[in-house]
Amino acid sequence: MLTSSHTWAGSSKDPNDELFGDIVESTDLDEMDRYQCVFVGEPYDQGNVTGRPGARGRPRALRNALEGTKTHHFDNGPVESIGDLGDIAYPMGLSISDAQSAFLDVTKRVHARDSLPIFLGGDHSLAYPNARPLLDLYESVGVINIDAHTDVRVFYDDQPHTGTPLRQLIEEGLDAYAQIGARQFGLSTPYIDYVDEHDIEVITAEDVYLDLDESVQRTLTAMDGVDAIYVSFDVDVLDAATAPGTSSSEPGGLRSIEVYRILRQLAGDDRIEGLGVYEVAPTLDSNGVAINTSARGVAQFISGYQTR
Ligand SMILES: [Mn+2]
Repeated sequence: MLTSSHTWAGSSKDPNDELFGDIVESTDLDEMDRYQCVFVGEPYDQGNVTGRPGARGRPRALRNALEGTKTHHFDNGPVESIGDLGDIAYPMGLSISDAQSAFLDVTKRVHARDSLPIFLGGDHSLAYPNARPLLDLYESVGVINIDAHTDVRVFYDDQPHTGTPLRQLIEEGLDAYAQIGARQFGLSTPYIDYVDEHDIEVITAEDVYLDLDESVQRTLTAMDGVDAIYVSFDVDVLDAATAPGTSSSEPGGLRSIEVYRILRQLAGDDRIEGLGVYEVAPTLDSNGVAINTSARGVAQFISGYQTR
């Protein structure tokens, strides 16, 4: 169910340094509410249908990158109180649909607790099991998806995949959906029609480039009236030149500094009930740049969350 193989340890020779490796502690479902936030690893990339998988090794790579990251934000102070539940284990050979169910069995139990889950994926098909339990726990739920892609595609061969999680959530009752970082020429007309029919708020990467704070405000306006918000951070929202280590990298995207500000601002909303980080593929990465960029993104989100 949950397997813990990572031992967090600080690695600095300087006694003045405090790293994530020094403060993150292993925990379990019974004890996790001792921490404000908990990591949940999801080493799964079989939902990837691009022919360029590679996100499976991601939780380990992300933990390694965070381990050496210092804890202090200039304005918000040091982050603290982070537990690690380990990785969700699943049998080999499952269909994508059955894998989503296997993850959902565990994510339900995680969401039933108070601590904020931070899911370390994994491909984006996991956004479905990671957000789905909130639909049963709250009257109304919204998702803010920081992503190049809208991920409302149809199933292929009757199976969900990395391009379907938001469509699945919408069809099961999601109340509000805002995507930030969309690329032009990324969706065909039938999907644009789906976006319009379901009142999805699509904010392009160009919108962010022109006015970041206004763009964040548009995502939150789209969340008016919802009780709980899940944030999905698909690293392919970053420009292809900034984060080559992802399966569906696209030009015309965001810079890391923009993603950090978006993550930190969204984390300050008091309805946030989860974050997922997806699609970093260490085997496709160049010098660990996508991994390090998203590890700092997690740090920014936690910093924003803990100073609400
Ligand atoms: Mn994407």
